[in-house]
Amino acid sequence: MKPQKPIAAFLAAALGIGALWAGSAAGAESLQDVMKRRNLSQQDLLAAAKTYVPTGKRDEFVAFSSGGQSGQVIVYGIPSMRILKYIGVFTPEPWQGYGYDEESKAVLAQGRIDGRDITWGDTHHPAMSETQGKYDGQFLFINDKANPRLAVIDLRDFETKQIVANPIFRSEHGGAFVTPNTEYIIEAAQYAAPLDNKKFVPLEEFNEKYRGGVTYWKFDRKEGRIQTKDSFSVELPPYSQDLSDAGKGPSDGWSFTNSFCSERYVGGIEKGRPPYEAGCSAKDTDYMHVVNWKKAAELVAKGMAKKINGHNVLSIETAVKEGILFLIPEPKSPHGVMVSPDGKFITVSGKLDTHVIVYSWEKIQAAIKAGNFEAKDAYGIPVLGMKETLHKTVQVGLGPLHTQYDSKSCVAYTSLYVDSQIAKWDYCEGRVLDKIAVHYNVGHLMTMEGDSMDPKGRYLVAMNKLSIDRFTPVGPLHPQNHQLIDISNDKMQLLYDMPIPLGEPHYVVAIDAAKLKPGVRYKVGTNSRTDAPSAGAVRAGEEKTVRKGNKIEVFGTLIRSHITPETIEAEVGDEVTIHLTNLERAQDETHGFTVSTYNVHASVEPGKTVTVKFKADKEGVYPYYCTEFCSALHLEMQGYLLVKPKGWKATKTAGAEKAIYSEDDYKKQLKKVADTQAVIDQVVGYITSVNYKDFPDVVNMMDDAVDQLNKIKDAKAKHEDAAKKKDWNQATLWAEQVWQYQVKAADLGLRAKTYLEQNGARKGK
Ligand code: RUQ
Ligand code: CUA
Repeated sequence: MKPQKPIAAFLAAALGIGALWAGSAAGAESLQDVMKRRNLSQQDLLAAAKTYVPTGKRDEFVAFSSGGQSGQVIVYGIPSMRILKYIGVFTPEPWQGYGYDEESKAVLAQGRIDGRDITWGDTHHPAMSETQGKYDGQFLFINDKANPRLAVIDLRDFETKQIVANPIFRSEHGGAFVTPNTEYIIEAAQYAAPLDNKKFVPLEEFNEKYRGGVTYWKFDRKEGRIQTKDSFSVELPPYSQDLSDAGKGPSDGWSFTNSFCSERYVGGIEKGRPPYEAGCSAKDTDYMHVVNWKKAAELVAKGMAKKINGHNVLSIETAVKEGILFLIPEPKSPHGVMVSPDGKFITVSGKLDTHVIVYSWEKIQAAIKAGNFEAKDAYGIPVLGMKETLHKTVQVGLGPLHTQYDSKSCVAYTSLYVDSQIAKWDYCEGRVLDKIAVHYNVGHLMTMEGDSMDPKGRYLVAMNKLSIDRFTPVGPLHPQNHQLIDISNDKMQLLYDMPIPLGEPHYVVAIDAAKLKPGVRYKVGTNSRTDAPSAGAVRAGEEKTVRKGNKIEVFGTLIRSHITPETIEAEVGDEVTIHLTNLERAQDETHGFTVSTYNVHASVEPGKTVTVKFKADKEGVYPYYCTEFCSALHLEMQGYLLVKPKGWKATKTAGAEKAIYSEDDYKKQLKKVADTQAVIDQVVGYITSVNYKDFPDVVNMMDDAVDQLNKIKDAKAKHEDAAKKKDWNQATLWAEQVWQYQVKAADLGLRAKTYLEQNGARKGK
């Protein structure tokens, strides 16, 4: 620990309170006062200074956490641990309209299995796309253990684009893990089952007919989608495969998958047999599967795979014959398998062992080349000797689960579930360097880009399964606890507890924030789920409603503070489809859309086109409105769906209102319009006096403002025309509409002006 004075001085400076540090008599609390009042130690302050991200500043890393049983992904910043977003993946997510608009329903529908909608997922392992073994910030993949599926999220907009269901597994766990250039995304089975699942097979035939496997999903980076037709699986024995990892560097082209029940135990406590937990941990070792996926892909290309449920599968027999599948004993009921950044070592830890085992890739390869096998398993797969392939065994503590790597060479971190600790250790020399207590029962752990070839060190997050006494109680179901640990020094320092209140997040990946370059708007008229132009898109002024038989299709638009159309008329029983395009270009000008009681919702970000569809099955009156507070007149962003009985005829004519506005009202409106124009002229004067064209965000805001101002001409002609006819109602309201356009333009102009002032715009163009 450094002397206290410099820390105090540093903090005072960091917190921008310089002179206040000595204590202030001016009524404001000093740092010391706060420390005393809140009972904070110097250590607490240091941790706070390491994690606090002042307003307007941003985090260094962005973490993508599995949302566990929520079937979502949680995005948060490191070191602040502030949640930035939830991404709907396997589960409907109303804010994003995910599962409530047609475009996203189509994505969720890809995840149907046996024709069944599955609206939840047990997400475990997110994986970042890689280029040459390094995170590239383009795509995120995540698995669903319960219903074997894999999802693709595009990081240009943080939206789920694709879900693929595994055609031959009933559950999976060893995914998602990517190969170093994201050629494939690996997904290994968990609980063995007959691969085709066409008919019932009794447990008595487990050894013969139940199988595990590992699937290699081919990823087409240009399309940003998994190509199912070029994907394949390698059949594996029913050993209960667990986690996987892809080789890298010298081990590129290979993959590694654990197993935890090579005993092939099938339970049956009801029949007086010992339970699963006993049967599955009877042996001292299980098997790590070593697969040459590059060669496997070549065999598949040569047509050596058989088709099961339309999917390419290389049988165990073929895999053995072609020399692409091997087994290595590994310690009792292992869990994580992690390849070191240089690709030379593979670390495995047995949940019921105190050791981590480091295998040497060089030795594994040598043994394979020499045909040095100690045995064959029951399925004829060659088994390499543990001794022959071992680099080091390191006693790290009780219940080692997962390992991550540091930017410093040879340094690794392993989570100790039973001990509730993180062990820092040297995998080259095989010794423990440091340990720190976590709260409690840590599962995965994660270092910054720590599973890539270029780990960034700095921080570690411990994903604790229990939080017991850490947080204000919220009932029997506790949040989980992600603990942030500083790993930049020799000794680890615990910095922060972050409650995760949404499912059990198993694994997290974190990427250097600078690598993420998401967009802020879509090209106008984009279907964000397919990245293609939407057939429902229209430009301003082209809005229309089309009726064909009992189908009504609305092509509408959204722009502050207006939904076009303002009324939708239907007959009971009609099928109503509403396409909406957000015409805004300004950043963060999202509109939402819902129709009362029809269970539809859309989030329509700038440029996006979204479709909602429903059957207007009950006559009545249904307001629709914008669900995002987008502008001062957001509440007026409304309309009515009128569902009439069949054959209904209007008996009254519209526009027969009495006069409620006078010439005086009209004149007042004109004065308001003139005053506002003066403000607009002033703002525009400022903006055009500086180099605003150098700021794309401002150019977009100006475009939107000009759009608004352009609409004035029409409204102005209307109020002048009405005034000529002394129709003061129409004149006053159309003049008011002119003012509405002005207000929106002025709002944008002022925002642009503030932006320019804060971002160092210069005088001159
Ligand atoms: S899990 S706590 Cu990766 Cu599914 Cu280990
Ligand atoms: Cu658009 Cu509120």
